[in-house]
Amino acid sequence: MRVQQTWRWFGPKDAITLQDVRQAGATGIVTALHHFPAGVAWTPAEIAARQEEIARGSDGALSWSVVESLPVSETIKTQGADLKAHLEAYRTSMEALAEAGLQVICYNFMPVLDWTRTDLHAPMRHGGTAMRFDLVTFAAFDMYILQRDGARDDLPPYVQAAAEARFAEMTEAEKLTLSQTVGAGLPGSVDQWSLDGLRQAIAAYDDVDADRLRQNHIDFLSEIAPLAERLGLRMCCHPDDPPFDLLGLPRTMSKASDYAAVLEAVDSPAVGMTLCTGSLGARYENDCVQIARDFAPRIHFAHLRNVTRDTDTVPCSFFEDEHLGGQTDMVGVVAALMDEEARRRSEGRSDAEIPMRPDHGQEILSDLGAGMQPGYPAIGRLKGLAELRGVMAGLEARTR
Ligand SMILES: [Mn+2]
Repeated sequence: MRVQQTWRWFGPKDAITLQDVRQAGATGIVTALHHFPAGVAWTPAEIAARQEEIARGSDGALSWSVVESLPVSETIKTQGADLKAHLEAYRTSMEALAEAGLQVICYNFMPVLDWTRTDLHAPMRHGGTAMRFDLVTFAAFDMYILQRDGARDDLPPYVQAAAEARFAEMTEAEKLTLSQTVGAGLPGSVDQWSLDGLRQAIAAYDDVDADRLRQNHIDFLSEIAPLAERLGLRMCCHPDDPPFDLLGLPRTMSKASDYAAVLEAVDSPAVGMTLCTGSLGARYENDCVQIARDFAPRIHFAHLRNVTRDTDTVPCSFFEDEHLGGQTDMVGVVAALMDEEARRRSEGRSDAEIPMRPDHGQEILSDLGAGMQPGYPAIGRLKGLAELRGVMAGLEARTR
């Protein structure tokens, strides 16, 4: 099998062991030093410690193949005070990672939240659960729990009315769960958060509109691209999740034209895309097969996941479907990635192998009630990876 099959592991605190990962059939680990706050440089000692943990825990079978994420601080995204120090810390981390042999670094450029859902365990017809984003429920949070100024103006009228009715029906326990669910999408290093803290984080973007955020992203990449090239690193930006504006904050990595703008502005082989079909797929006009083909030479990492949207609108509600079950043509995406690998190999490129991982999984069988990281159960991901491996084997057999 060609495409490198990887698995996200959250470090020693992860309930899923490295031996479990071996049994799932992955050969590479995707992880990060989640205990470092954004803006603080990662140290060689801590990077080496994580590499040793992975080697020891897997009897040498697994190694750290992709960094996800090296977080970009809010200071860098808004170009706030201390920008220079934060850029310097980022470059220091890049140098330490390259020194340790790591080459692929995933990041995102979303304001405030890393990802957003309204239900971490929505029941599926088969008895398992999946993560879901419901536009009306999220609007109820925005308008009535967060009570954000201007929330109403950012929402279509039919969503406002439905959100009012939804909120009126919610119990106090449901309101608390909803707040915690939204809070789960804050970056990993944020243990404690509050509605006031969220309001403050949003206020930092008062003067940052979409054009400004896009320019700040280009500025950031311009600052780090020369170093990434020199170190042989491949930086890859994960798309916005979901790929539309939330909480009145701009999002500028939601569709193909967004990637085109940034990747053309910083035209370096060291700067590219994390193809996340689950994130991009929540926007109906994103054709993930076409995106995979159009951006193929700059795809450095792939997250394979599928969604089913309630409506073909932007924004929309959606849930995380089975890997081969949603609205994205997953076989077409995998075929595009395998074609790109063959093309790179024919050019003799050292980065011919594109690491991929099953991005999220539904909770099934013993996952149910096991309390694992939202979206990252053992069995659901094992099933997703096995299905994707089957797709790869089938495609490979057809070309023989
Ligand atoms: Mn993803």
